[in-house]
Amino acid sequence: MPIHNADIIAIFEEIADLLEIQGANPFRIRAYHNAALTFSRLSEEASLLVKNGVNLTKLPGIGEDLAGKIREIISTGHCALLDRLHKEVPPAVTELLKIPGLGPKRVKAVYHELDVQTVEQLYRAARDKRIRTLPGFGEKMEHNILRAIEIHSSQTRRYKLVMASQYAESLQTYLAKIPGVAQVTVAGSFRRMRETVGDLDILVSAKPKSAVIHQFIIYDEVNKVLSSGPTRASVILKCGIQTDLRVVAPDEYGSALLYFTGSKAHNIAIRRIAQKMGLKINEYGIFRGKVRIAGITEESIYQAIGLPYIPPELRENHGEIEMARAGKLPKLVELDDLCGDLHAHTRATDGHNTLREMANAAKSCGLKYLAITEHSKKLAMVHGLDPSHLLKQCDEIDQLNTELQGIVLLKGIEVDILENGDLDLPDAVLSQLDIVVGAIHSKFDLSRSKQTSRILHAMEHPYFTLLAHPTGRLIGKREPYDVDMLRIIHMAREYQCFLELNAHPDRLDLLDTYCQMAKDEGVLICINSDAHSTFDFANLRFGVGQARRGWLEKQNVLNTRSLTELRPLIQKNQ
Ligand code: DGT
Ligand code: CA
Ligand code: CA
Repeated sequence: MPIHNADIIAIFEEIADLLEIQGANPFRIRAYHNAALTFSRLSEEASLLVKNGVNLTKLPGIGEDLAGKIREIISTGHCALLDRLHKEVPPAVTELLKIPGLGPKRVKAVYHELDVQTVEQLYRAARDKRIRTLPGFGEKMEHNILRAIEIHSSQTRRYKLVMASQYAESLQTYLAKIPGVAQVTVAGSFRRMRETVGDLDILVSAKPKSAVIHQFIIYDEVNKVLSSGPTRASVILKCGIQTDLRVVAPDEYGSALLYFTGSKAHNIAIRRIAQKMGLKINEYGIFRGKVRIAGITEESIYQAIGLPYIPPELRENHGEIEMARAGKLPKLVELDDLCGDLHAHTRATDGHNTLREMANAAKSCGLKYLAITEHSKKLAMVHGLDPSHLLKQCDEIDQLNTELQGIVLLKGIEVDILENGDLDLPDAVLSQLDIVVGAIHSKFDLSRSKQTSRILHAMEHPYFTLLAHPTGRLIGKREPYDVDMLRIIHMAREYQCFLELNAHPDRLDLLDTYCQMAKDEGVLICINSDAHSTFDFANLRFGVGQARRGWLEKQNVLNTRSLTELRPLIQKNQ
């Protein structure tokens, strides 16, 4: 596909916006704006100029560097700089640009001054009257932002993955039973395991004239039918979530699945590759001219464009295509790789089950070890344990371990990290445990430097092993607290500590980008259920989904280790 000037303009404007958000040199930002302006005035296509051998540096505002980028865009459809910026600036920040009235300058101000990274955080900052304090904003601007977000978010309500899975999976089961239906997959962001999904996209392959569309729109849970035709229908379920159904013939399944799984950015990128090879990819297959060369499976399409299969969780156009081409895709961690869980509660504090019940439930999920990590005394509201109660539980665990078969309980604690970074229990007690998990449960609003020092100080502690839910965020409810995660990760490496990826559906904390950061820095992540009941081990799959979105492999995950391998890693009491 030929690259048009409009494509180059769009890329340069986005680069300028992202650089501005990053606080880059104003001259550099201006250069991209000017270049975009040049092309918006140019009557000839840049691609033709290049083809005709015209030196692009002859154009106003285009130096050697920009000329190189233009040639790169024309030949690859991509700009490596933009790809890099997409990785550096938290992806949600660019979403802030979509709020009317919020240009890059203002986005930069809220991002840097208030650490606002998401629309939700922006809303809270405005509501809490923090926006007006920024230079150049004021009360009126704050009011306008609130209004704009209200309008924006009424259009984009999102559902937590675990919620969506409840509706999606029962609908999937229902559809799979309809005569003539061969395959049913919940595609879209759900299949990519995004932490929230906007709507459900369900793909079905069925024999011609099956009753699947009819059965879909009369499904019990359907509240409203938005549209319905021979191969597609859209409904709103009673829970409010929109669900789009698409029915295709079995031999189109792979191409349709690839298309509806997305992400859109990934789809566009692979279509570009196909175009460069003289091929065309769409929902129906991959074609050379009129000849269909593949499409029954997703693998067949990737193969036709010279790529290995890319797992859905990676399909965000965040570098997976380049890695696939280089044969360097990660072999992502799987649920079955988990050997244990290092964070769980019992009735002794705010859990619902006994030690024995928790042990048996973990075992029936295929786990070989489970650390019991109650809250410590500071959390009086949930009956956090004092030293004597903790030591009593240790005795119970020792006793129970002599009876249990096929699973071992580890003695642990989820010790509270106090405001000054001290731990809530004395060394003499912590030293008797198999594992010390530390977590923040108060003072979420400390400044970035104070919050970071608080955690770093806790990690220096001789018995500290694992930082639980490292950012404290609750999806849709509480923002991550403000910390310098890279410093925490470096500290973890230095002090042989680990970071938790908490699989609780409200948390999914660590965020995927931080998982990737920890992996790059060589720090292991522990995927824990934070179970408060025997049912909660089922949430581990969402933790694994998040880990996969964070590019983690089996060896990057602490609790894929056998108990024998694990012990020396978590053993701190020398
Ligand atoms: P969501 O629903 O906001 O959580 O995110 P998705 O990724 O499920 O997005 P959705 O439901 O709008 O579309 C489902 C998939 O369909 C998407 O991941 C890729 C594909 N798709 C939708 N619109 C386009 C498009 O304009 N171009 C391309 N290439 N693919 C699209
Ligand atoms: Ca969707
Ligand atoms: Ca959709």
